[in-house]
Amino acid sequence: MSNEEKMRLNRRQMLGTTAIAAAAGAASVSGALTLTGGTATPAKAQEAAGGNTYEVKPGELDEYYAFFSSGQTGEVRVVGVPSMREMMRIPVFNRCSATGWGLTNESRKVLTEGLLPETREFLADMGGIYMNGDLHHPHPSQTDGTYDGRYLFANDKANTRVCRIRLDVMKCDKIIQLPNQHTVHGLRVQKYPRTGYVFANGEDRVPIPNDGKILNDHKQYHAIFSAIDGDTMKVAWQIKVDGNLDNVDADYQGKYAFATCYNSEEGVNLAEMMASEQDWVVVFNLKRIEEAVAKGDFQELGGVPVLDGRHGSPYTRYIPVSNSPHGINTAPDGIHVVANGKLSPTVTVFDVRKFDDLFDDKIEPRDCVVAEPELGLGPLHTAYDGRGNAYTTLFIDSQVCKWNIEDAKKAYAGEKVDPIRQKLDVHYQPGHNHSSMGQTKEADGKWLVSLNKFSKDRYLNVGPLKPENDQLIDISGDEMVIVHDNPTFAEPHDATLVHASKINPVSIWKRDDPFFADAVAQAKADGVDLLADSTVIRDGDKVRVYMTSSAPAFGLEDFTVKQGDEVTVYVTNIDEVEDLTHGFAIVNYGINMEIGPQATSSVTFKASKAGVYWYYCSWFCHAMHMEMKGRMFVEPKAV
Ligand code: K7E
Ligand code: CUA
Repeated sequence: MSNEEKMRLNRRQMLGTTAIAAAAGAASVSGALTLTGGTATPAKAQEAAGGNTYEVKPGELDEYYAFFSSGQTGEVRVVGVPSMREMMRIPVFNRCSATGWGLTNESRKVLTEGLLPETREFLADMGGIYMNGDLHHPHPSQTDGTYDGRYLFANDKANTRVCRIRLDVMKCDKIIQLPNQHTVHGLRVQKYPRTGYVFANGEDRVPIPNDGKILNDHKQYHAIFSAIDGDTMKVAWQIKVDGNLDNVDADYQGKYAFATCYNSEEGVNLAEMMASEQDWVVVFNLKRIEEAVAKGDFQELGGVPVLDGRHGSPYTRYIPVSNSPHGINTAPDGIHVVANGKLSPTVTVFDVRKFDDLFDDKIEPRDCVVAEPELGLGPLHTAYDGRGNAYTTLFIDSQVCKWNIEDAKKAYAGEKVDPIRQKLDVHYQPGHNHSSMGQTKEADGKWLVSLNKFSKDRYLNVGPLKPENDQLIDISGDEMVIVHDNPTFAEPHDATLVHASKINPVSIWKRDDPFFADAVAQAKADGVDLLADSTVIRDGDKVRVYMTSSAPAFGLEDFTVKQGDEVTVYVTNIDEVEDLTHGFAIVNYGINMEIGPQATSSVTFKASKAGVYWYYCSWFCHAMHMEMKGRMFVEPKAV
């Protein structure tokens, strides 16, 4: 046994995991440590909790879908709760070797059609698409304050994009890049009457337009808040704000959106950004903004209406809160909104019903605050159980703090009440947390997932790069109990837990699906029946190869093209069997794609290398899957 191993073992044996949690926290500052909770064994966990069953036996189905983001991986992951089994990955801002996302014509259309003109130009030398993305906040569409199963929206912090995923097929169908804005961080959706708007926070401040005329003069930078129409995926309006914007949420009346600001100083380095003791929450008055857009009270910049929402604007109000708030979360009661302090040990609770008076200047901004409990170090995000309790992650303390909203209000009003119900150690350094249905009016208080940024010693060592650790917590009883650890690759920031009854995906594509409508139109123009014909159409030096795929054979055993041709291969999966996906890969040509049952996928490439190239089915589909292949002959150019 190496010394390092011995040391680690000793630490575990001597301290136990709870104490390690304390030692690991940004450390010694962890004063409020409680020693209950975190070390419960599964058997004890079952007892302590409210009888929630977290074991999902083989063949049984989960009760919830969880949509996890993946941060710098750029995809969305679909996980079952409570089993925490990862069921699917939806590529979005990344490239995917398995499905051909980023390679197929269908996905490249989604990845390119919403790019800004200057980006298109910039990417021309890089294959035309971004190779990275940073997906933080996945949020499903809502109707009347609960999930409606239509779409899921998410942001790309790295390249200022917003995506939409169709929940019927679990594929991304739209991506837009926002003009004027620099990075999208916070993203949430309008809850009432429906989505409606997708709200996207501009985090970094830049000159508008950002064309190089202004560089270091940061007094002339601006941050932008965007509202995107979730139906058309076009920017409905933008509004300029003071400070920057971090996270966002909306109310249940459809009247307001609100965002945290961690850099009201408008600084450009750490010291400047943290200089002031107070930052703020900006409240946006949706009705007034819509009226202004209708009346023309805006500047058109980058092709979209931009309003002025800086101090003194009728469209916004700025409510001071302690230094650098991060998450902002509306409670399922439709009344309370919590802004999480981050650098302050407090969270600030607003009553949204007071915002009407705030905008009519009948009250002062701080009059909207109804509680401000001190919870511990590094409050980042808050989730709810629908029974009046809130669950706030404490990043520095490595804990989840359960507290009661009514008691926090009483304490704020001067009564001697402690709103804190329990502090639970999590492992380690939690960012977001999310409760089952907790961001809807139907919060059911069963499960909480804590998305921890560090896993340290919770898993076998996999080298210097460690997984994150998502912990499942039973919140159905009086005590929170950790029941499961789940390692994840980089880096779920946020997740949404949706009851399975809200999501109804199909198993087989419909032939009139817009996802491959271009292929259908091209086939029609070529007189090809995609479901029946396998044929090669030559059109100058463009060649279109159509073939069906039906286990275990492609419609063409071979096809011939000429060196230098631009070849498009359309593969249509004519199998009508659930879970019968084919693939199409061409050896040494860097090509692979997925073709779901009844779908058409296409890929375009230059046949620049002469010779014999086998193509094969890459998704195991049949006992004769290995034999599902054919040859592409590339005739050499005459010399
Ligand atoms: Cu990681 Cu929501 Cu981008 Cu907080 S954010 S932790
Ligand atoms: Cu078709 Cu494997």
